[in-house]
Amino acid sequence: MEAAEKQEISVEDEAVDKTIFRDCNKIAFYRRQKQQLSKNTTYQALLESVTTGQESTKFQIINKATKIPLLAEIYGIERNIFRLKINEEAPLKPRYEVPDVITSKLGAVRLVSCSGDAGSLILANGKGDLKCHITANPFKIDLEFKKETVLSINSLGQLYFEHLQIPQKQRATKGNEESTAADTSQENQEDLGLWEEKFGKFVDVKANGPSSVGLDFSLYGFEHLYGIPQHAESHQLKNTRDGDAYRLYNLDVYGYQIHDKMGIYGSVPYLLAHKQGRTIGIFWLNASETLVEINTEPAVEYTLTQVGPAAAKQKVGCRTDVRWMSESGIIDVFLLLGPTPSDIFKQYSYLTGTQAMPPLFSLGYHQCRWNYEDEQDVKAVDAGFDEHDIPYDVMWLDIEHTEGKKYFTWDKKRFANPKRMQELLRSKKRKLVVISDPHIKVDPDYSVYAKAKEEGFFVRTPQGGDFEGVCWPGLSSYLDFTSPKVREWYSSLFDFPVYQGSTDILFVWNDMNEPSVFRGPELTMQKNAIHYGNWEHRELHNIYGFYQQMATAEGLIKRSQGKERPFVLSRSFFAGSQKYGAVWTGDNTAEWSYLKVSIPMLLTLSISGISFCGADVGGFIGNPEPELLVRWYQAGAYQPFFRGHATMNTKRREPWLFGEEHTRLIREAIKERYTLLPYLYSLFYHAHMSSEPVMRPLWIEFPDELETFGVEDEYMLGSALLVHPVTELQAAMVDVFLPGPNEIWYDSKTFAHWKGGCTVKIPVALDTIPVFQRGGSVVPIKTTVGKSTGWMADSPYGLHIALSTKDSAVGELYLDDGHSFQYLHQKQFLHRKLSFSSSVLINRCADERGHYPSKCKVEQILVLGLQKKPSSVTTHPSDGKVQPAAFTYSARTSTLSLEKLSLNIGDDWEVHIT
Ligand code: NBV
Repeated sequence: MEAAEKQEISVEDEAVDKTIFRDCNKIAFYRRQKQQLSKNTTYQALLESVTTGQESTKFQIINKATKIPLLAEIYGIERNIFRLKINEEAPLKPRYEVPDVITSKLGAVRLVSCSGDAGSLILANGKGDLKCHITANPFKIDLEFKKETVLSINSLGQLYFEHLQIPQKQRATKGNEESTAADTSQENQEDLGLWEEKFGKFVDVKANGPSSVGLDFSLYGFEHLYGIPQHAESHQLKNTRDGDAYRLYNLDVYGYQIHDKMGIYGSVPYLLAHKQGRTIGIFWLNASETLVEINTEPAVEYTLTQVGPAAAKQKVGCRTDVRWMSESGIIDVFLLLGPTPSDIFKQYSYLTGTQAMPPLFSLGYHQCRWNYEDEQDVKAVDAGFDEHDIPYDVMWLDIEHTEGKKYFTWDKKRFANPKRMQELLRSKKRKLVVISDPHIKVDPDYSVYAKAKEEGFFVRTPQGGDFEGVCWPGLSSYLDFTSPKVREWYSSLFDFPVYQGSTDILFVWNDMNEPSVFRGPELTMQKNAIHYGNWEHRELHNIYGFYQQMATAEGLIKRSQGKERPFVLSRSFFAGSQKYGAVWTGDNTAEWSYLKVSIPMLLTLSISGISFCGADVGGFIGNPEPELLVRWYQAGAYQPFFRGHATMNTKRREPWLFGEEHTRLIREAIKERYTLLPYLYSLFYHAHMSSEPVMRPLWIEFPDELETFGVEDEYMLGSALLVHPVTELQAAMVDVFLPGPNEIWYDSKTFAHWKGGCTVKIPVALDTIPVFQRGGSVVPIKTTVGKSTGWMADSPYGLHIALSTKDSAVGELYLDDGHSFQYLHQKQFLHRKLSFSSSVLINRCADERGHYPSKCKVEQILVLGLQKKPSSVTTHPSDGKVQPAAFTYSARTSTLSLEKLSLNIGDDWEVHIT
């Protein structure tokens, strides 16, 4: 790296310099909302203005003091979703409404006005189980589901809406003396940041003046809240009463501090609340800077004043108030009423889409470093994996692979023949991922720059020129991915003839797409930069990275004529990014606390729709001690996206550099990952088809068990495996909470078992990864591990059957070609259901639409929890040729093991145990 670059971001400092970033009190719209600037905050709904259309019910709300009308629209949407939109009735100019996130035309549920007196209106769905009570004065909405008031909107009167105004200067010339909240003294105006806001040496000039919006929600009986990634924080959201609000503002925060509510790389403005019997969601569709405050009022007991039998003490449930504040845009909020966690996932994915089905290779292990120096280095590292018998699927190249940080080019000295390098990887059935950032070097001789400049594809300054900021290449302009035309063009850059040196094993990594702008305010783009449609950057900051990943994914699909699934990793993201690939948690540090926090961070992403997520294994910054590295590999092996990565200036850390013993431990962890791929791939299919997160907090699987609501040092992978990664130095023991009083849990290595509903002390050695299989589940695995997923396509399967208290178990296996869209278009897949009951294991088709000619056999079956040694085991294929099967039984561990079977995975068959 050149010296000039080093000045911009110090890659050696481990602690983040927080003075670069604003805390809440430095954010003007926050101060204004907190002060309720105009003090005219009471709103009244004008119910005489109600009109009911096919899709929505509209009515006016007025600010009682200013009399300026807002227009509210309430939509009923199928699957128990309400949408509330509030905008100015007659704004001076249109306000930004986030496009491209809501997946399809939403099915409307007609709401009928069923009763209500003069001061209120009740809207209900046809069945009458969903009701929306609108109180006129002061304006408030209560949502009722099956006679339970689930939440209220604006019950604290925090509806806040700054109307677009004519700039003061123009007003003066027009002789308009109208007095509004904005007409305050110069000094006060500065403090309120209405038309101008200062932060250090930066001045944000606001052409449209103040335009912030806000609203409060009271959630009844809820005290467990989750979601609104990304923060390096606990899974369960904390009260913000005594500190900063959660900030949603995509920022490049190198070595971010943990247990902090500041915004980092991505934002999903979606919050879930859970209590026994109900899960709900609030999706605040706004892409401008957003702050969320959370305040839980604990349950109180009070005595009723009246006398009589009912006058005893009454308990009022707790209530949590959530206040959303955004710098700009409109209020557009979706209320997801559950009631179950699985309903919530379906509702949210109905709005924003499901996880893209990843190509199988991307679930393997990825080896990254800033930077693998040259082709020789790549070759040596690649060979190192084979020499040390460690599987891996993907080699990664960081920014130094390019010529002067010009993406889509190769540094000719280091990578003289990129195709040759890719052919080597291809011969090992491996892939390459290269980085492609959104900043484009200002260089008229760089074809990407020249074309984008000519076509006007860059983000612009308020004065109309191309925005220029400093990033890795030096002076750079930033592609305006919010424009469909720019995205289409960018996508075409991945065409094989255009992207010289690329082949179909090359996939892409989008970094720095918050966007990161060195020397910019908070290291990002100034808010008054101008995008497609003349929108200011402030309106859409949080969705910029989403659009780059979208364009990249589309490019990879297009280069294959629509045939192949893309793989794109993005650092920045927004609601719906799951449709385009994977995300990771950015520049973490090689410390135990960062390994620990990766679990809640990934859980939060997972329940917010983004199943394909991971944290840099080993920690990006600093040098992990070998024990930490081993523990990180063990944790990563059981997390959705599994990549080792390290920043420049760190010591090399390929898995074999820490001595024989540590190499063995890392090898074992990675091999466990590869063994588990059939299960993991099946979970991704479910995430893709039915929105179930791959990595799940315990409360999702045990929604009525209070004890699970705050657990974040362990999690479920699907519904069958509970994982409790070791995250402490020199741990000899971990306390594992095994939920569910009616469950049995089996240690996946020792096969010891426990009844659920207790915490057990599990002794751990350095090779222990505490993983427990839930009784009642069948986990499909691969019995042999190859050099990469490609080597394992035809390798045999094994089934791990863990019996429930009723001696039964069910599971599934999904498989397809692992890379194309044939599963979708030609239904080329196999989806099998594996069920065990009354001592018979049955393999049946789970989806008759699917066909795939797999040669794979099931060769091994392990039954955990079988109480009695069988006298015989027979296999019953569909051709009727019953055969005895050799088996071993261990009375000590109550396990039955069948080896050397040869049962076609795609055929119907049974195994009888007698
Ligand atoms: O491209 C270099 C790095 C990358 O390795 C890392 O994963 C990203 O999060 N990138 C950030 C930019 C440099 C950070 C100092």
